[in-house]
Amino acid sequence: MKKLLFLAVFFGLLSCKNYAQAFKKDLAPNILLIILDDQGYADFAPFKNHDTTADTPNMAKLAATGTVYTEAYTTAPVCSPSRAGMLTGKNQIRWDKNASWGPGLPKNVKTIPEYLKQAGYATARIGKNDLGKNFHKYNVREYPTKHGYDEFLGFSAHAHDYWLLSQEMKDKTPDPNGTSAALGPLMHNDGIKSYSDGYLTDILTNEAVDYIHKSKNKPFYLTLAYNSVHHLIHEVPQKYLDKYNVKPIPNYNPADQEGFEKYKPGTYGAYYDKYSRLGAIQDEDLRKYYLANINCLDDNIGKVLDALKKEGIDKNTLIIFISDNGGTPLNGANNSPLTAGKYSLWEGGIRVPMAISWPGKIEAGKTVDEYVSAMDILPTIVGAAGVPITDATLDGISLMKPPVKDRVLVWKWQKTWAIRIGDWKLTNTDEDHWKSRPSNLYIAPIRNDLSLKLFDVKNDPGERKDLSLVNIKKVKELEAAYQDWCTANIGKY
Ligand SMILES: [Ca+2]
Repeated sequence: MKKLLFLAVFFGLLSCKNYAQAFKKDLAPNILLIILDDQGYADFAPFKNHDTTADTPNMAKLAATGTVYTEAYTTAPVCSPSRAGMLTGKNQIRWDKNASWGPGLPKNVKTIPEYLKQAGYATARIGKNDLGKNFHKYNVREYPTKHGYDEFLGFSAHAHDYWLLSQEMKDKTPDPNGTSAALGPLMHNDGIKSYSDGYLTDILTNEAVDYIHKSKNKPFYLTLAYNSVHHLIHEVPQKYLDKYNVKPIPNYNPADQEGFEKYKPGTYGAYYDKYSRLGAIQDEDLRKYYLANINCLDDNIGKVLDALKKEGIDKNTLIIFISDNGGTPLNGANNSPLTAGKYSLWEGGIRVPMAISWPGKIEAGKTVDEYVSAMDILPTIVGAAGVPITDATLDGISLMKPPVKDRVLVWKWQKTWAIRIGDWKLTNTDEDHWKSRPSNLYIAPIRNDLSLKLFDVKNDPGERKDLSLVNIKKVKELEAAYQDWCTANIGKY
């Protein structure tokens, strides 16, 4: 009798649970946007012919539950403008005509979390913000809680130390904000959160897991923007350094009084700059630090996926995974088979790993080879939340729709520009945007000047064969299309 009672209670609970899950299915989905920093195109396990030295099984697991995009473009080859494009669904050169390092965020441009607030979402950003302006200020449009996020924990600078996260350390440092790379406590809503120990990738993960736990009963939108695998690439927990057989490099210490070029002895700027160029770390070790860093990151992504599963909300969560720009020629990333990397409009700078998972809504195990944009994330997410978009100057197109044939994508970065229509890409990009020679994994471009180059990037993704002299008609057509786009759209947002 007792056994029967037990079984009745057990199946009763089970059906309650099933009912709850069925009910949740009809709710608006939770949305998780995972942004990586400077990941190499080849260092993404879901891609065929990826570099197998990069151990990223959780990225593979995530991608297997959804669709992978082999030709996903960001709107810029560096962090801040790329993030502005992603956050707004618009090409940021609409308001930043000089295509600068810091486009900022105009008041009248609506962001993903601002749309989602209309549908009652809880919104949070954890990790890197970086819209390139007002790095260390709170009461500005660029600060996450001033553009739609209920909560923010992280930093607005372009980089942050992975280990040095305490107020005590900040107080001892003559230039805690470095050259915009920061150390010390994280910004947290209107205040700070200081950590006397811990590793930034782990901390961001733990905070994200706590957020998922506390928000599981309401639709939430979480942007989890890791600073991994950005410089300082060598800052990785010992266990991973051991796995890749590479020695630890001592952390910055103001008492060391080491200078570097224009930086005064004992400054964080001197330490940061020294280790974000090549030379201080040799090529073979550089790749090992990168592999250790990305492997640690992948383990952390696994913890976030586990948390969604544990809370029973994995089936009702839309996850988008993307890197903010290509691998840098200086952090040990592998962009193969793409030419060049971060800081340039070669494919290696703007074509990035991307995957989307939304069980039952987005096809699992599929690969899309048509080109798409990081600007498409906004209409995808906002559409999933059921919020209408009536903005005529939005550039993004929902990924729930079939890719548009011959779509016009343009890029402007400093003195360089590019346009893609169909299989063709025209660009004047050069490659002189970093401070030292690139790593040995770097694929150098066929030319390093501002001349026009035409590529059939569908069949020649590595941009090895310039067709500008054989297809002059196409050069003219694309050049005119680029000018037309700029005339029609720059200044309109
Ligand atoms: Ca970046």
